Amino acid sequence: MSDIQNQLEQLRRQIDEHNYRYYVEDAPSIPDAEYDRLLRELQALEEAHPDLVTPESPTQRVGARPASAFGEVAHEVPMLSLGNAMTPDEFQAFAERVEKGLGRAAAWCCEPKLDGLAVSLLYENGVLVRGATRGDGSTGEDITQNVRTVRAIPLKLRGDFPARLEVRGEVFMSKSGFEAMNQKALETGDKLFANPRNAAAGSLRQLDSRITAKRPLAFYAYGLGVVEGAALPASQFGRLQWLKTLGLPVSQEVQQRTSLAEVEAYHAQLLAKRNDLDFDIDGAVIKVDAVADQDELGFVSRAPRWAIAWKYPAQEELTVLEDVEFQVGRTGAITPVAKLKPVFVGGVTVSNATLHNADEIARLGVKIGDTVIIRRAGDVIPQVVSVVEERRPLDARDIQFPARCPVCGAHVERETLKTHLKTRVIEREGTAYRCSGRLTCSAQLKQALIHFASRKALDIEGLGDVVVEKLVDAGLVASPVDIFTLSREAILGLEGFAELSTDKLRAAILRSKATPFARVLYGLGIPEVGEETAKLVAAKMGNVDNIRLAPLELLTSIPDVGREVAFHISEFFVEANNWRVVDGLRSQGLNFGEPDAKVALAPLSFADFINKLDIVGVGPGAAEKAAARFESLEQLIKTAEDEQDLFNALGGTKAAAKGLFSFFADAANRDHALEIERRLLALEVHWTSERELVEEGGLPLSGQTFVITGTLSVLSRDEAKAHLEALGAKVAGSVSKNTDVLVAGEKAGSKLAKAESLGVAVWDDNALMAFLREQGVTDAQ
Ligand code: D41
Repeated sequence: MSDIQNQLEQLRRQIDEHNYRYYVEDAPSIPDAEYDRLLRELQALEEAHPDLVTPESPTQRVGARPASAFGEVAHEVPMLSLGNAMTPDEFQAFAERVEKGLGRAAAWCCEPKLDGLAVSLLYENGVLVRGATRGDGSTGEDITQNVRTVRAIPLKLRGDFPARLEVRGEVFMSKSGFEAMNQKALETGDKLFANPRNAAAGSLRQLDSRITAKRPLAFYAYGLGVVEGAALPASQFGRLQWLKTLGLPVSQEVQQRTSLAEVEAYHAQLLAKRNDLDFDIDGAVIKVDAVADQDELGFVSRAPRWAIAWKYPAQEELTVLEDVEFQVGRTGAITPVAKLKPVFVGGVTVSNATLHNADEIARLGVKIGDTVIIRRAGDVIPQVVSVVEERRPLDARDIQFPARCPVCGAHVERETLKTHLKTRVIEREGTAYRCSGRLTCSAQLKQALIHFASRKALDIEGLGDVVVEKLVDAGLVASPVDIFTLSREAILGLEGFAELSTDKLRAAILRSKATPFARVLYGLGIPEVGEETAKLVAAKMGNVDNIRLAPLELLTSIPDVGREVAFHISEFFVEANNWRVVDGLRSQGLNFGEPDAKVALAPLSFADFINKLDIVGVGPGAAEKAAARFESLEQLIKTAEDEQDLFNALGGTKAAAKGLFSFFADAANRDHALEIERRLLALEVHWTSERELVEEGGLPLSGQTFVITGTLSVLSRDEAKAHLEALGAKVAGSVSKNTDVLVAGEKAGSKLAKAESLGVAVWDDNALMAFLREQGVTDAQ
């Protein structure tokens, strides 16, 4: 056999194998771009040696074997394929052919090229009767049951539909749907899909349509097949608009353009939008808009002369993993970074990709020397998607996690993951490895300082990564506090600093002392506390002392703060080192909130508190009941000494009594609960029932019952009620012999009459205001 023949054989075998994996197994082992290249290579070779073309060559057919279990569908009108343009020149050549063919300039319909699966949908008398894959263009598979589960596909048409209508379009999976599905698969241990396209294909080719139904599939129409009983609009764009009136989805990105310059602008603008779209596209499809012009141009083999797919750079490519390096992040996490043979992907040359953590390496089964698929979508960090195992070299090496930090040499520990139950924390092994060196590890220190000085935190201009690096390496800064005591000489001594730049940096550092509390808090770099969370925590807690004092149970009352975040906040301030930094910064004049700020959160209800203790058998309902029965935590603890007493007091709920009894039998739990209570009292966010008890007799209106009626002049009735209650009064809705005072405003009616008949004291508006003023209520002026 000749060399050429050998080469042809090998290419064909490779392509057939990939075809099988792609179409039959839905598990491609190479990216589309690589497949396309193989096919083009084969095409070129065959064109140069036409005598060596065989009927079985992959170039001699489109598509591949249908999975046998689906029925076959013959397309009444063939589903054409699309030619590709990879470069502006190739597109230009296409456009020139078109305009030459027509003898004039054309108008264009521009569409995103969805990266999904082409399907045909047949509607008879407005009812969806059949769905089919494109297959090889003349025969596809019957996937009616599956397309019926796609919610974007109407089962019945609306509006003025024709007797028969075949719609063609693309079934795809949104990026958000894909992420959510993979996230779930990760939790349940199910198979992960490499990308939305494979996920859509895998879902649509499910023999069990109940599985398809669970997948977040979508659909956009792009064309027509058979149509009977309708006068169609004369343009592609018009036809798509018409399909919309029938209830069929069409992408919003479809647009008409009247010149080639505009088409080029469309292509560029769509590319710029690519990452913001919630669906993957691999190019734009540019079509001659007027159907009469399309007919005039006709077809070559099975592709129209009037349309082309103008592709974008592939987002997935093949390359070789040459090595793995380990980086240390702000929280000490050791991140493996793939060192790649440089490859052009997603529009840029990539030589690094993240491998996330040890679990990810295990999941991928990747070794050094492997050929891997890299994906880079937009600004996202390039990812290693999968390994092409059949290309593994014999000398491939396992990836070893270092036992010591590559920066500071401290030992590396596997992170412990904490599940935050209400009072307990359950620990298990996590996926990340961390350097145990904390701020003594210069890598972690540098990251912490860079974050501290960054724009959204202290915003110290001129203190970026390069300068931080120099300061740390020179031993001038070992904690954020040191930034504020840097001398002029010290900065001047650094390489690259002159008088002017030194003064500028010092001025920026000085200015940063006025940073609002929320941003200082954010700058501390508490895990899981982003900019927005920091804002909320600062606003609700008022100052850093309140935050430190706040029990977890209170922190979780802040909007957006869950147990996890609350735990990180608590843990951060418990750490003596961190508190020392806070204290140091505070003495440098940084803003840690108003010294006597009050917590701006509603007091916890007693029931809420009991519920948050996470006692077995005590849910929100039982907590409500217990809160209603017991006036105070002390009383509850006291009664809980005897399970029977508790059971009686709760009116016979066994599970709750048992739970409360065993919980409070433990001294640690009693102390914990009392400690929370003590802290809530100190922060003045203690539940009200307890406060009433504590203050009984001490308040001016304790034990008195008020009723308010009529219209008051200065305060609303609700405000008056709040003031009276704050002074210890009970405010009731109706007058009885137990009423002590009726406050009667304008237009007081039957209540006033009743009070007078019962001999109840009546205050008018003025009397109420005078009393409130006397009690020091300020807004009663
Ligand atoms: O979004 C797409 N993937 C898309 C595919 C589109 N917007 N338009 C298309 N138009 C055609 C013609 C011009 C042949 C009616 C297509 C395809 N074809 C197509 N999809 C798969 C093979 C061909």
